[in-house]
Amino acid sequence: MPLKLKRYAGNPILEPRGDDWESVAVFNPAAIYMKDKIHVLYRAVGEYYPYVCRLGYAVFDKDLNLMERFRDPCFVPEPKVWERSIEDPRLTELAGELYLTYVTTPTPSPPGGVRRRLGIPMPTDSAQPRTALAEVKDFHNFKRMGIMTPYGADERDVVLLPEKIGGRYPVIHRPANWVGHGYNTSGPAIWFAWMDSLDGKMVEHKLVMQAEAEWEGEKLGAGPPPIKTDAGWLLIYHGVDKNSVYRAGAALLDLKEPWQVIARSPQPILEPEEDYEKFGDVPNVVFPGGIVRMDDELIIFYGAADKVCCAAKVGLNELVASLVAG
Ligand code: BMA
Repeated sequence: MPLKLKRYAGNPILEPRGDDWESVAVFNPAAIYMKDKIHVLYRAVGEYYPYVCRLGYAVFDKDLNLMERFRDPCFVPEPKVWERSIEDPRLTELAGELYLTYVTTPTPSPPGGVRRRLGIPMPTDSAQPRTALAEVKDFHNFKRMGIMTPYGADERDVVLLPEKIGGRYPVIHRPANWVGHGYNTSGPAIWFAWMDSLDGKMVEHKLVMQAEAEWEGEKLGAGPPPIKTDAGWLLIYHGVDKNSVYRAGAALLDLKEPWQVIARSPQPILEPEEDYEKFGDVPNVVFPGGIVRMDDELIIFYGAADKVCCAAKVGLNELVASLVAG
């Protein structure tokens, strides 16, 4: 029996609220555990067109009881740097500082299903999504450090690893258009790169993982930043099949050379089964983006159907053992 994540009984943990910036959808949460609390940043939408996304901020206790959810968005697009939407946050603690990677675009765009339902025409042109880095001062104040991803790359699913390796910053990314001749992959894949400084660009790109199984056959991308274990970096990722179903898998990457894959889950560890994962603005999506470690337990935070935020648990040792064994 392949290992599966166990859903939190109180799912969804966050749903759309009010009639303003977070009234349509709240999804794809990032999470970090600090000072006895779980801090969650989530992607929020307040209108289907043009589908501008902002980040909201909520605080949970260790048992996933909601302690506080802030009335206003905590991080909003800055038009001066061509941001009109802020999407899919990931949080990494590194050397005592907290960093946010986020997808940004000057051309926000509602999902295809929403367009068809509401009669919104397809865009005639749209910019490539890029990923930027910010330092998180206190979840209400952020210092932008600029775009991290290479020019021309279509980038989501970019995560900073939580420690330097050999004096450099390791990054995992997913340039969706780096496909075909010269890239050694026939579909969007997970890549590795270094950054010499956090306000610089990624360099020395290396292919990490391309699709193997049918459930990840169309594309795959990193979830939350990897967790360090004795057996390697534990990476939770998403895979998309030809019917656009998003599932979650896990892999172990070499500690010193994280572009070397030690093991990966042949089967998904989470897939859309509950109504809140099957029905929403984009059906059949589980999209992990946050992870918190409590001793031997991992809590994984994920977006469901591009509509709500959810959580699921698994034993860390149990998950690593299943990857090593499988
Ligand atoms: C991806 C991203 C995610 C989203 C997913 C499912 O390409 O846009 O933010 O959750 O598609 O729609």
